[in-house]
Amino acid sequence: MFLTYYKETRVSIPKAQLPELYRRLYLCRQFENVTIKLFTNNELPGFLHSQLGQEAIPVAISGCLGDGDFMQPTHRGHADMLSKGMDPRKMMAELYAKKTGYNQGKGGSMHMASVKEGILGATGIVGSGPVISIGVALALQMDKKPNVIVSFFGDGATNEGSVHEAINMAALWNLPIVFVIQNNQFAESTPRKDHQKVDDISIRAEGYGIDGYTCDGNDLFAVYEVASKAIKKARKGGGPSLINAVTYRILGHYVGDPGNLYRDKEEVENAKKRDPLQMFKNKLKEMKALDDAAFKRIESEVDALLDEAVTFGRESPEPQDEELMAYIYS
Ligand SMILES: Cc1ncc(C[n+]2csc(CCOP(=O)(O)OP(=O)(O)O)c2C)c(N)n1
Ligand SMILES: [Mg+2]
Repeated sequence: MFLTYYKETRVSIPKAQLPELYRRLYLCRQFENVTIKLFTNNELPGFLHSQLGQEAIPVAISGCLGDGDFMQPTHRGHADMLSKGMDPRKMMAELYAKKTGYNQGKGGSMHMASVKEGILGATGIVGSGPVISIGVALALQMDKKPNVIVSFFGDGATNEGSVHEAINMAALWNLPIVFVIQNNQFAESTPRKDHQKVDDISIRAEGYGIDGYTCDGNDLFAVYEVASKAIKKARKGGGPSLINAVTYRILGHYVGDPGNLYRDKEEVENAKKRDPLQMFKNKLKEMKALDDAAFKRIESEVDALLDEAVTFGRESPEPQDEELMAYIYS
């Protein structure tokens, strides 16, 4: 067992994957920008928690996953779902609470699910995701499948008893799971230094008897590097790892929270300078992996797809009264 602190970025992503990862990253970012606008204009019902600024974490991890693998999003999970391949049209319709949405408009932002893409359901109960995930991991192990689940949770959730119990069980049973903290430095309005004493949450891995990693969650290459190691290990029956992906919550806790009463403006402005989309784009330019025309083509295709998604969501039919109890099991 060892702890590894990745401070440097090494390039390990296969070159052929880079355009698709950029497409996913740009899609996640623009999906957030578009939905924030719609929500602010009172077009979307319910509640939105934006993942803006955290997108490099799920996108990098999606590059290490394939069909048959699973991801467990939290209440802040649009980018998790999109990077795992969920269709932005059906996601948008779900946010509009329409019949054509992934869950017939009954799930909304916080409880969206799609079995086909390996998203068994986002959850609004902080710390519940890892408990659901170890059940999935146990099923994969019992069925002798070569697949894994990546279970996301926040820095705040790392203080929940359920998270400790889930990681302990997964370690004991050597389950094919990777636990990933999207460490955005806040739990609602509480800064991390006011909710936990440890500086580096990955040191807790030692207490569970598993590998722990800390990486720069805004650097897609750095996340890919540690995630590919941890996922490979879990796939081969080597058991779980804990990844602390350090990032920053650029916006308030939910869309509508100005986020300015519990932190300095300067801190937010500094964090914005480390934008994961811009950082990845700069790196790709430096590597000459994509030229300006290729970036432009990807971006305009995604913009057109999102325009189509908004029209689809807006114009889709509402669920009917008689469908109210359909798919309700308890
Ligand atoms: C069990 C439980 N306790 C409290 C809440 C209220 N709540 C919603 S989000 C949140 C903060 C979670 O922080 P973190 O885990 O860091 O995730 P983030 O919101 O930063 O993505 C809290 C306390 C909840 N939904 N569930
Ligand atoms: Mg947090």
